[in-house]
Amino acid sequence: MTPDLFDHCDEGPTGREVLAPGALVLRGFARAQAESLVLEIGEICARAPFRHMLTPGGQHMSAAMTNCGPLGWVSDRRGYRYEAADPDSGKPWPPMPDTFLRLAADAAAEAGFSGFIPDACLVNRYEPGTRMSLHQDRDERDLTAPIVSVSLGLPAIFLFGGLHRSDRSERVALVHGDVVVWGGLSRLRFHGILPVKEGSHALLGRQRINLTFRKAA
Ligand code: MD3
Ligand code: FE
Repeated sequence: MTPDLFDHCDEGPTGREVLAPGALVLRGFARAQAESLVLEIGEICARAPFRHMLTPGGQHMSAAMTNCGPLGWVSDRRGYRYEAADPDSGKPWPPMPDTFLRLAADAAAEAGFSGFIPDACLVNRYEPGTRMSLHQDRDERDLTAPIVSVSLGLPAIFLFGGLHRSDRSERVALVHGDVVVWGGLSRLRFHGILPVKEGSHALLGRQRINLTFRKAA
């Protein structure tokens, strides 16, 4: 009989994978904390509900979004920017939980970016069919700070491109608990998410949630 290599709540191996200079996948880095992260996300979206923001072109974004922390990323007809208040309520974004801050700082340190203190956490929600088209993250003031992303729930295929939109992109599978640090020469690479496949995750059901930690100001 083949022995079970993984416990029921394991979703794959741990360890690090270098994607490119400055881009490091920490497989399973957040897996042990996933339940508490999901509880915190529940509290955040109770105060600042997920919504489909409008692009400057007037389309609704495919992913539903909210934020926590001193600054939140927003999009509307006027453009993309960071705001201290939720435009839907006029109130400050919910505070960034200490567990989020510590996870982001620990992951960044693992990748060689010690002292990373994010001031913004964008929370993206993908239901089956949701995608994010190829783009750069360039609305932050300090492009020397890395970005840390945490994947929870349904798996996704991440598109990792180059510094020009037309550069060919690599496909990277991201699963529940994976953390990726994007810094240095990879900070301005184009990237996106292919439409999430139908499925159900033990902890999150029919959704993928991505936390994206940034130093915006
Ligand atoms: C590579 N989110 O919110 S996170 C975004 O899974 C965004 O929700 C995706 O792209 C998601 O802007 C991908 C991974 C990510 C974030 C920033 C990057 C990859 C990056 C910046 C540079 C290169
Ligand atoms: Fe992005």
